[in-house]
Amino acid sequence: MVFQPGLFAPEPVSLVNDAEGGIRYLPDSIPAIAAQQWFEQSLENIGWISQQRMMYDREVAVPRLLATFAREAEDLPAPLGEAFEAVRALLGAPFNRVGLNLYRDGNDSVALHGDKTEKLLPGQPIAIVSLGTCRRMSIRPKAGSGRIVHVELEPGSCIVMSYASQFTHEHGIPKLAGVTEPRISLAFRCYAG
Ligand SMILES: O=C(O)CCC(=O)C(=O)O
Repeated sequence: MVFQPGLFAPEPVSLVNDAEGGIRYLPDSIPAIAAQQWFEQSLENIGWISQQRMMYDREVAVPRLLATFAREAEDLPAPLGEAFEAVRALLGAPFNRVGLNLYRDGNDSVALHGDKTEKLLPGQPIAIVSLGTCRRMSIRPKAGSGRIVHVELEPGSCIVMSYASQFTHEHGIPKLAGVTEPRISLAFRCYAG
């Protein structure tokens, strides 16, 4: 599948404002046929990992499956080569890492958090492409009384978050009763060095 940037003209929805573009939702960033193909290829080709983490004094499973790849990796599994090029072209940013999340059903989630910024290139965005079933993202200011925003992440959409917004806002995917189908997110980042 060849992605042709410019074929679709998504209308961005601004969710948070800041000097670096804030947090924006871009529906239909990836054509529907490509988004479906990327979803199927990701399910099949990615070596999904179940991680454990310490919670208080015991080990618990992270409630989703994970994977990470560098753009320069040899034998980058499909669809990641195509996805890197598409998202770099879409946003004009030098994305060189992708973190993948597989939410198997509505019991899988990620808690509200800001991304770790130590290894990221300051000023460059983070782009999260959604594939598969629709899930809701919550975005909450870290301090103050600003409003919480919820956005339904449709397949083929992209959330673009500024580097600056990681210091001011948290984002997460809450559990959602009744969801039986999987969702995959591809979180593209610009690592320094
Ligand atoms: O799956 C998502 O849309 C969010 C992923 C996320 O927050 C992360 O990878 O840090």
